[in-house]
Amino acid sequence: MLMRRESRLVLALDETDGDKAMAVAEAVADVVDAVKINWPLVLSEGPQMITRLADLTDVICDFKVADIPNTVRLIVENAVSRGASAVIVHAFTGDDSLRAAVEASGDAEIYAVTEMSHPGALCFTAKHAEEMARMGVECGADGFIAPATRPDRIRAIRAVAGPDRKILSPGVGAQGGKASDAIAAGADYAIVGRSIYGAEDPRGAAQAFAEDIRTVL
Ligand code: NUP
Repeated sequence: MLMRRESRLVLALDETDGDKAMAVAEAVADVVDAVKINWPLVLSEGPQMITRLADLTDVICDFKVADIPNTVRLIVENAVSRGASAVIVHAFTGDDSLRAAVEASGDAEIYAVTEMSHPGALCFTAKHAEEMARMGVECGADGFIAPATRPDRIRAIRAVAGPDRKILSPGVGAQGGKASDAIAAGADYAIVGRSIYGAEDPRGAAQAFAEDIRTVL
C-alpha cells in the first residue's frame, strides 16, 4: 500500500526512549505522512517498535541495508513482516543486492540511498549518485534518498529517476536544509528528525514544517 502524500513531511524518530518516541509519534501522527525509524530506536527499544508504530502510521525502516543479496533479503523480509511500509537500503552495494531488496519487499517499498546529506558524502558516493540512481531505476527501486542540504542534487536525481519514482529528502532543520527548498527541488517528502522530536512542542514544530512545505505546493 502506498504511503499517504499529503503534508509531504516524514518524521525521523531517532528518539531512543521508547515511551518518549511513542508520545512524539502519537502527537504528530496526523501531521506527518509517515514515521521513519533508524538503528538508534530499534537498538534501544527493539524491533517491536516497528509494529507498535505501524499501528499509528506508515513506518519507513531506515536500516541503510548494505550487504550481500541473501542478507539483504533476510533483513527486508523481517522488517516488512513486522509492519514496515518501506525499507531504505544503500545503492552502492550494486544491482544484485538492490534487486534482492526489491524482490523481498512484497507490497512494501524500497528506497535506495544514492548520496547522503552530510559533507562526508562528497568523498565517495556523491560522485556516483546519478549512476546509482540509474541502476536503481533498472532494478525497480520505488525511489531514492537525496540530500536536502544540497537541493541541486535532488534536481539531479529527479532528472534520472523520472516522475514516477519518489524522492525522500533528509537533512532539514538540524543539518541546515529547508523543507520547502527540498520539495521545490523535486522531493516528494522532506524528512525531519531532531527539529521535531527534540522540540519542546513536537506537534507545533511539525505543523510549522508542514506550513513551510505548503508554500511551494
Ligand atoms: O542522507 C541521509 N541523511 C540523513 O540524515 C540519509 C538518511 N537516512 N538520513 C537520516 O535522516 C538520519 O540517519 C536521521 O535518521 C535522519 C535525519 O535526522 P535529523 O538530522 O533531521 O535529526
